[in-house]
Amino acid sequence: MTPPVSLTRYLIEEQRAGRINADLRLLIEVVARACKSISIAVGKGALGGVLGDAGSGGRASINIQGEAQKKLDVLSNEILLEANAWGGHLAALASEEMDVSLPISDDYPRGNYLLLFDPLDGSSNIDVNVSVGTIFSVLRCPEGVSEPRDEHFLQPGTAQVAAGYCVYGPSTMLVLTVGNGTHAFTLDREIGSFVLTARGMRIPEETREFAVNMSNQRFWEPPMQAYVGDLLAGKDGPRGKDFNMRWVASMVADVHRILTRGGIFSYPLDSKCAAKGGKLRLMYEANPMAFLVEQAGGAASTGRQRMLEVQPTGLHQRVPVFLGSRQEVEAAVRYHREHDARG
Ligand code: P6P
Repeated sequence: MTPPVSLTRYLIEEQRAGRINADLRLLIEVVARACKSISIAVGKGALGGVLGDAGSGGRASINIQGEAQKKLDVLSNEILLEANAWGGHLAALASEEMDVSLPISDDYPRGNYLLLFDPLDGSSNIDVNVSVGTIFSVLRCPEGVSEPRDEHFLQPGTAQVAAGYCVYGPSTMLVLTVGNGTHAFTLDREIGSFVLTARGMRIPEETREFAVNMSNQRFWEPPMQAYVGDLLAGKDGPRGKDFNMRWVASMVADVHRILTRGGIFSYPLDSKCAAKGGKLRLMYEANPMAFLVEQAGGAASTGRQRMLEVQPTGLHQRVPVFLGSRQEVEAAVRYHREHDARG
């Protein structure tokens, strides 16, 4: 029986093939190691004393997003900051949980990469024991920048050199792309290593499954109302087939299902979040997920533009998101384009 391929061996093979360098390999290994620590903390649940909201004296701690931070949000962020502080592979990092980006301290050498992450996405699900995850994205630090700032992170998703997530579910899985396909690694807790369990994930072109928060239906734009209305009409409607719906309300869990068996995930504009540009964040949620999905043969769009081509204007910028099975994303985009063309 051929020995299992560890994450380390996979990354060394990618380096040997010239697709990544030693610094990027080290960076990914460091992030994966931090995810193992987060997995342990999440897995303790109530026994770890880290459930519930962060903050003290009865006052919740509120992050830049205006969301109440969970204790595990803060802990996960700290784990990632500490793991990446001293390795010499990063120039700076940015987090959903931090107002501004953070250059690597002068106490350590700086590398050529920028790391962005949502340390614990879906954390509102933690207290009800539903899967959550860490999402990360890697960019190059622009040439000649010695003091990286927020503006240096504002690169389109096509500039990503690596992206991935770690889903803390019944098993802990790291799903990763370095631009050569999307691959899944399962944490073998007995040896403490991520082991390759799905090389070359492929999203089916077609699907009968959609993921959206239906409670927002009355707030959606007309093309989204029309698109979902036709999904719900099933085989008697214009789509000519019945659809099923899933909504975990944890992006990592929903996207992992779609990478595994297909589907379309959508968090569209609605009148509640339109002023902010959407609900989900471009730089450390939509872009890394779009990179993973495209590398698995799927598509990712704002409904009006390929996600990876959006030119960012802010570190915590929000966007509408449609991603998953290519033909279904194209159908959703068609509804938006036809609506816009009617003016
Ligand atoms: P809603 C979690 O808070 C998150 O950012 C994503 O993980 C998830 O897809 C979405 O928001 C859920 O939003 O409005 O359904 O709670």
